[in-house]
Amino acid sequence: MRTIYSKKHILHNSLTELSGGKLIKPLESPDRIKIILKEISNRKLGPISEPTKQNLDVIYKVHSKNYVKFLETAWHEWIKEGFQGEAIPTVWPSRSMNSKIIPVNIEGKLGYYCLANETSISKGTIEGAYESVKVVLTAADMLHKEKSIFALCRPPGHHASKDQYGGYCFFNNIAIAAERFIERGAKKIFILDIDFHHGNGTQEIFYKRADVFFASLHGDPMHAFPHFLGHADERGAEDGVGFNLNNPMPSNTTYLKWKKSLKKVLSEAENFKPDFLLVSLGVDTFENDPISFFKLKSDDYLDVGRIISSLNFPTLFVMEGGYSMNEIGLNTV
Ligand code: SP5
Ligand code: ZN
Repeated sequence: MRTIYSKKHILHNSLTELSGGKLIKPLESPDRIKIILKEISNRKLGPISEPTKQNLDVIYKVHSKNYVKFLETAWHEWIKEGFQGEAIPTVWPSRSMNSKIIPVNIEGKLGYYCLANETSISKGTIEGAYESVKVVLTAADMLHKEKSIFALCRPPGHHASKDQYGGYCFFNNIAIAAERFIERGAKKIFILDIDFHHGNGTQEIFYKRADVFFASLHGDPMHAFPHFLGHADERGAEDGVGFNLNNPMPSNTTYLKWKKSLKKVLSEAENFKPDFLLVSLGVDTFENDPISFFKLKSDDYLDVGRIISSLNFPTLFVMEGGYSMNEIGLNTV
């Protein structure tokens, strides 16, 4: 399997993550990708290539103009205010306030466009985020030549909604790839999200649509990030009713149970008959992941790969989360 990778992911290299009331070194680090890449080449998984030149206008099929503009200017505006640390919001348009009016001031704008403030914005964040989009678009464009392809994206994307960042995500890479396939004539896309966390951004983006099916296996949001989306009764709206499927699962879920959910979801995919299968691949379902509570083991990922491959859909794998540095390479490959 071919891998698309850009060394420029490193341009996004924040020093801080707000975690447990402390500023720690971000779990979503450049080292993650370094380790995965090394494992890919050691195991001779296939060729590794750089992204090609891409028309990025397709981003606007997913994200709003004002959101993209915000991402492009946030760091500069933050610095202009004289702040010393990385950009982290402290105030939100909460239920008790007016959430429709976008403030002019950068502290207000950060709150408006942020859904989770563990994710700091720093110098180069936007450039790194664009690079991740280039990786996924290049992979999408090359898929017609191969049965499956791996977009080694960083930063990840599935938490980013139409106009909010957070959960380490800025642009929703997989949603942008789905729109690229549709631009090129695809009629039906099935997105399978197997990251431990619910892909709230991807769900929101396609919630009212019947042409992009979103299905997710994840930690129950009553107990796990992103907490405010991902319940089983979210089945889509308007044209999209029946094209959103959530499988929240409890703490300590083992592969045996997880696999049952996977099979259920994949039978939906077979009924849907998509032109392309897109997989949000997080390996934070791993038993030793530092922020998650499922119990998958390294060998289980081989079985997951076998099951997905047996469906025989042209498949684009898109890297999302996974934070256990010792096994992230092995589990991903
Ligand atoms: C792409 C992706 O996997 N994003 C995940 C972002 C999660 N960020 C907040 C996690 C907070 C977890 N708290 C867990 C405490 C465990 N003791
Ligand atoms: Zn995750």
